[in-house]
Amino acid sequence: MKIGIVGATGAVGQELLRVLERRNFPLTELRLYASARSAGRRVTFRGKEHVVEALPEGPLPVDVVLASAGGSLSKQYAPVWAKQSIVIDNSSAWRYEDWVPLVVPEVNAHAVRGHKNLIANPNCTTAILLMGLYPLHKAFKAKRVIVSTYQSSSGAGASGMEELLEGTRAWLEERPVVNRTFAHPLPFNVIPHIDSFQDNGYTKEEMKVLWETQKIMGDYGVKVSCTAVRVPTLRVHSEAVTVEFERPVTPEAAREVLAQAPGVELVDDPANRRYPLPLSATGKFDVEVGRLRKSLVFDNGLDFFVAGDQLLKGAALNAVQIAELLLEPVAG
Ligand code: A2P
Ligand code: 11C
Repeated sequence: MKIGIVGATGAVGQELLRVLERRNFPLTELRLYASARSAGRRVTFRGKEHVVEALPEGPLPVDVVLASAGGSLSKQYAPVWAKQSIVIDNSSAWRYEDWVPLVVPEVNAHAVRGHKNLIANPNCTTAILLMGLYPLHKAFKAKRVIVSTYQSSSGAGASGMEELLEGTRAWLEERPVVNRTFAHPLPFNVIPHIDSFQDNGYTKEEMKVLWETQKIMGDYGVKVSCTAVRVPTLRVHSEAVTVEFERPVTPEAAREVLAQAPGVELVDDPANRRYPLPLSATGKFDVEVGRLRKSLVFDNGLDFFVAGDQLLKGAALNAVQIAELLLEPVAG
């Protein structure tokens, strides 16, 4: 399989390279694309140097395009690339089209079948939520879900991480803290504003969690309300989740389900200070799930906490897992 990465110099693009290496993905050729600013940059992959190319107009000479260079670029070019390649798009440009599969392989790998050369990767917040929520939904049927997120600076790309690091240095040196990527300075702050506000008062990031959870779980009856908050961490999105289920549930039964769930690491031993954390989830393929307890609000309710590396399960890892599904004859 010949692979092309569009946005190869970005936060997700760089992780795509590492994930392809870590999973020993059977590719025969790798092409790296970014903006003209990055043309000629050298990147090492499997011990060999690759040169970044300026993204050309028109189709790309690869079997699979892994695109992570923003929504407007994907909106314009994904249909062009899809004439010749299968496109796995990390942006939100195509996710909500009925004909485009939106896939988290642990949840709806089957949705890849019958694709029309364009497959969407979900928003990182949704992918990480579903790793904990979906196994419990299968066992106990979720009715209502309330999520509060703690999203890292890298959710906004490489510039988000730089802004946090530079802003922290500036703060400590008592220089002015500049914010361009975020709505307010992020160091020593939390910002309840990710993406644009919608007419209903929710942000687009919050609405994506509802739209994508319903589409991926294939259940348009489940209700989801989200408050999305940016926090001053570098990587990993964490989420506090409350779920009301249709069927009776206990924390013990939920732990048994999660202990068997693929892609989940149950980290739930509060007596020994073991629970999901951004620093322990950084760089991990599995999403940490813990702090499971019976809800004090809902009869068949649970509260829990998840932490997942959103550059991995929320983006690069999920995209590579989708490419792996394409290697299976029935899906390809
Ligand atoms: P470049 O580094 O040359 O700007 P991030 O999400 O971390 O901000 O990364 C965005 C990625 O998308 C980068 O690799 C960036 O390349 C790439 N990119 C941005 N605009 C374009 C464009 N017009 N054509 C091709 N790649 C682009
Ligand atoms: C963030 N979740 O943390 C966003 C980034 O729809 O793919 C990913 C946006 C998306 O800022």
